[in-house]
Amino acid sequence: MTTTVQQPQSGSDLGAERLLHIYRKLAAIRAFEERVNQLYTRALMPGLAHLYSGEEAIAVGICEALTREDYITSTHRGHGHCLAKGAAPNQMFAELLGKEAGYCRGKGGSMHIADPATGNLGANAIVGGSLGIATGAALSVKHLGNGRVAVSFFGEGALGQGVLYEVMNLAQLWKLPVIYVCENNLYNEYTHYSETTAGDILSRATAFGLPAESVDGQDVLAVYATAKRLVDRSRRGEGPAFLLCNTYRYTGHHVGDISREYYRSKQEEQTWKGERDPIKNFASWLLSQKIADAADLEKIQTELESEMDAAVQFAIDAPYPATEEVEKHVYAGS
Ligand SMILES: Cc1ncc(C[n+]2csc(CCOP(=O)(O)OP(=O)(O)O)c2C)c(N)n1
Repeated sequence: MTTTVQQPQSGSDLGAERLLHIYRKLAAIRAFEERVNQLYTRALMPGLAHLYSGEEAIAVGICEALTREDYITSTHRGHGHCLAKGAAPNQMFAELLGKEAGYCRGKGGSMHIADPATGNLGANAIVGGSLGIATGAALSVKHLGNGRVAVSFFGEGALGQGVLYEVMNLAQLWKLPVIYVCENNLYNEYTHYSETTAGDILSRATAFGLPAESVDGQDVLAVYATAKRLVDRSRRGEGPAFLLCNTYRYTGHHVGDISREYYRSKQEEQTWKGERDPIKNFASWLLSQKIADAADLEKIQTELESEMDAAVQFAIDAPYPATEEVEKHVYAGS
């Protein structure tokens, strides 16, 4: 099988250190997600998780164009967004295992990780649920004049949610600094998006006057370059934008979705993994440009493996919240 290595020229102005940092981020998300799957299959994790493997270049490319203070909102498939924005793996694993050391003191789990310290306003289990939150954050930015930008990540399934059209309308009228990032991984759960989405996706944004672009979501430098342009424009006060990232999720809709042939073929999965892998292709490009050699990349991988193993162990060893905590830090309660 041939490997497609088409990284854009735009990477060349980033410098070796930054490019290797980007590689490390991509590989960290993959290593994190592999361990989430292991925790699930070993029955150590309560509930389910939706893995981001295959889509890493989007979270990393976008978050590299943001500052730590900029905001993001995320989805049910949110681990990659959190890590790319700077969340700590040990606190994330602790959250997944329901431990007190987790980002939500173990009360949120995989789909409710928020990390205000890194501008992460939270994942959201409701499809499209975080679109309004990002837009509200952008409105606060405008009032406070603090120069931040908000990014809302969402899957193409959220294109069917009316809130998207309400917020794009207001964001354009009020020139809010918000970028709507649609991650089209082809499937809304078990249904191909072509069965749920009429017409052209970008036209839905241009109808409101937003600049709308699409990018190869498997190419981290292309995502970064496009995001940087749109983010800089928003930061200058020129208003919102829409970015469609074309991608693929390697595993099931969630960790329990292991028999997938009734909705997509093994061949399709193999083609994406073999030819379009964002990490392998970026590694090949780094090698071809002599930015790194194989030993450099292996060293990064080895460091990540032990970092992630230590983070998992931290979470396994961490205590559960005390029983008296059950009604604390939640909205519902007596
Ligand atoms: C409002 C709402 N409707 C239905 C669901 C059930 N649900 C969870 S994920 C999902 C599909 C999401 O597809 P997409 O937005 O493309 O994201 P992906 O899973 O592909 O990343 C659905 C329908 C939900 N969580 N929220």
